[in-house]
Amino acid sequence: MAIIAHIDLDSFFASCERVRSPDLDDHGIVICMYSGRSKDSGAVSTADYTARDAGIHAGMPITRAKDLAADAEEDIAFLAADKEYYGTVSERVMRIVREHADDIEVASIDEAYVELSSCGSYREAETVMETVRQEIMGQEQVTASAGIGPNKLVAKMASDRDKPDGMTVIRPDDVEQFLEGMPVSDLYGVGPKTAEQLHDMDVTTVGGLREIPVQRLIATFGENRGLSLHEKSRGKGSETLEDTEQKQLSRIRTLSQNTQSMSDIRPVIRELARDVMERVDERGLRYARVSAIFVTTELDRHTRSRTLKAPTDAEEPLFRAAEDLVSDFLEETSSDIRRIGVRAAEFDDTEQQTLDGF
Ligand code: DCP
Ligand code: CA
Repeated sequence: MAIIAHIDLDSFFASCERVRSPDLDDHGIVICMYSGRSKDSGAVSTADYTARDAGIHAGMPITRAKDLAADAEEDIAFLAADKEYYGTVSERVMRIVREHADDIEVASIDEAYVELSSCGSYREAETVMETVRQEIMGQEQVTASAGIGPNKLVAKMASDRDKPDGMTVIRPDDVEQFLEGMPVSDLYGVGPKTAEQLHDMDVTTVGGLREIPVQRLIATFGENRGLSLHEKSRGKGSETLEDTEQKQLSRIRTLSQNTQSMSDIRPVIRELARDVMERVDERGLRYARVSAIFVTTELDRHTRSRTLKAPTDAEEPLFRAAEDLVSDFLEETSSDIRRIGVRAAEFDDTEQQTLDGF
């Protein structure tokens, strides 16, 4: 059973600016992409939720946004976008998310899909994502909304449900009801043109779309889009994360019970090391650094790492190093372990190595 989360930072560029400008505490914030043609030419990149209440939104001309701001109750500040800065915040946030998951797919500067199938239950996945959101808040002072579901489509739409700073969990049995009354235009991937064509067919909700025979959808939209609409209306979507550039490979798993005992943990480390090595192998990599990741009963997360003398493509050094790191950690903590992870990093490419050798 796949469990996938989607995390999406709230009014991201505006939130980043708020962090470094305490003097804007009682202001709304609008981020602008100035075209440079004349003083206020350009478009709004994003608006925080206060500025949204005044009717300002992404894509709007800056001049129009300023008119709306002039009529608003709150003071609203207009700032030029600083993408380089937002990029550095984004990288740090993605690092936090990656620490908690087997795999992530960074989908844009402020959103990622998170592989949580190894959690084994929606309740556990929810705990993990709650921790992720808290850590992002603690370390970067920005809020994130999250959605959890059986595939990327449902997770993505769930993260939109309770924004800002909310989380929505849609279990497989709840998918149909979650989608039923939703406007078709809210179905991820349905643009204004498709929505209009559907309206012409008297389809306004996802529930309505589900009633349309697939043959009719194919006749209207063509094979690919027709089938895709049919599947989406049923909440079916991909369970596979795309491989975004991999600097490390890890597997993390919730133990069947919280424990302090090495003999409980050792077989899990063995399996995790095997899973990680499978992925290292697939990519033809060698690793030089091993980490063990621990989440305690109190949900504190710790990482312990060790660099090997030389890069290797063998499984045993990964298992041995992880085992040592775990036993060292158990020595120093009095907490029980709830989740355990194994990570390989500092890759070099064996094929590249061989070519260089010639
Ligand atoms: N962005 C942009 N122009 C757009 C849409 C977005 O420059 N038309 C930028 C600014 C956003 C960031 O991308 O902060 C992320 O886009 P989102 O669509 O996720 O929007 P926000 O994060 O701003 O808001 P939300 O809280 O709705 O996620
Ligand atoms: Ca966002």
